Amino acid sequence: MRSQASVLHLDLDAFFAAVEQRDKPSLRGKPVVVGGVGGRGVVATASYEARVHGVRSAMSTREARSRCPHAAFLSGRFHAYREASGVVMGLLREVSPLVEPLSLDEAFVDLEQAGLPDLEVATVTDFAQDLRRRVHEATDGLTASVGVATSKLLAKIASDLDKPDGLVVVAPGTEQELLRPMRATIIPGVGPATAERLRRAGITTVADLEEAGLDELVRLLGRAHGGGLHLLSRARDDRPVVAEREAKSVSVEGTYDTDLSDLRLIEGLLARQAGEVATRLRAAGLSGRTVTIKVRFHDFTTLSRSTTLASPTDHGPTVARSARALLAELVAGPDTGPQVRAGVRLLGVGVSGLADWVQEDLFADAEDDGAEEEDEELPEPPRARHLGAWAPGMDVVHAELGRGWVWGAGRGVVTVRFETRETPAGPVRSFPDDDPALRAWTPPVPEEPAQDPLSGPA
Ligand code: DCP
Ligand code: MG
Repeated sequence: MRSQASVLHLDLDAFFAAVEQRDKPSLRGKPVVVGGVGGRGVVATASYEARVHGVRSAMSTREARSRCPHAAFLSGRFHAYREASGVVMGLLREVSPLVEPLSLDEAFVDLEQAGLPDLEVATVTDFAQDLRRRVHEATDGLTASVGVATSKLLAKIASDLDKPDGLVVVAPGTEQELLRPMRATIIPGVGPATAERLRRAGITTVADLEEAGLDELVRLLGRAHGGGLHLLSRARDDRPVVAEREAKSVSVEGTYDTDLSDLRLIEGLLARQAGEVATRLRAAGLSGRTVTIKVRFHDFTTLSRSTTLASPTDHGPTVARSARALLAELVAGPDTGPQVRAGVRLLGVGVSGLADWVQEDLFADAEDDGAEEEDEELPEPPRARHLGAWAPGMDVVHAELGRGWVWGAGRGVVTVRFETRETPAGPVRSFPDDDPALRAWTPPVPEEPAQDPLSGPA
């Protein structure tokens, strides 16, 4: 814990839903739910207008529909979320060289490196308000909530206290009185199982944790976990803000605005990603034993599958072969097979368990040497399939009417609202769903498959 409040945590409000409201003016101020819109889909997030009705992340979309039937249910546009995230992270890096992203929409910023005249509460408060204003401006209207405190623990808790669009600065010395009445689950590492074990010992609040003391927590949870909790419950947290974590895995992933259901295409994309991972491994002089694939289905459920090789590799065809075998397992699975066939919207390949040396003789695999199949030209992922291609919320462009988004589709008809971030709320028109004048719209600059440091192989 520092003597001054110099750790800042920023988290965008209702991130995916806020991007949708920004880009779809008719939805501003209205309940919006983003997630899997199909029968088994889950909610990724909901706008605050939908949260009033009890809609929450990770709830089934079916439940969300029953709680808030008048919400707009949208299937998500990852290119837009990545773009917004990039703008925000870029801005944070302008204010401090020490920025630690935790996910697409949240990051720690070390204010000791931000060149402020001092780190008094008044100074960091003004700085944080200005930062929130700049995020709003740079993103064309997204709001962020910010916490500033003497540690990561308190900064992250603080950013959540006045959501949405809030700022909480925890004055040095007031940390414990803030934490004491809170539920023990506010402390990272107290998940449902730990919380239950603590509850049986009569511990439900942070104050209870504090009273329990080190010996009792170690007895209940073991030395490492109990000891860690003992410190955190007393607001003792010295974890530094780290800009570049040491890479423990190398991974490549791509998100697709249209669900992919052609297995040959999926295999081809995985092979291409495997080749890229291997190229990056070789460039860094690294190799790894565990190959992981990550797949997000049309309903937003995401899973990964891993396999461990006998020896480390940095060889594209070897990674590709493992990735393909993992995909084949998914396709053969009684639950996952139908999921894959119904459509995949994100694919990734990663290699972990890295060693910074390569045992040439162990991975060299004669039968794959010179294999050309990985370089085969792949068709681009389809921009839209014909039937069922019109996912609610997706961007489209009409030959005469210009840009809009899919409001709904079914029974051979697709309904589009013609509006964008820059226009007022626009009109709605319906078309036959194979109308050649209507096309899916994607941003002009083709997206690089992102190397996502946050979602490396589990
Ligand atoms: N997300 C997801 N699945 C979840 C939780 C979140 O896909 N189970 C995505 C959607 C969110 C984004 O991650 O918009 C950021 O997650 P947050 O937990 O920060 O949630 P929000 O930004 O949506 O809301 P809040 O205002 O509470 O931060
Ligand atoms: Mg958020």
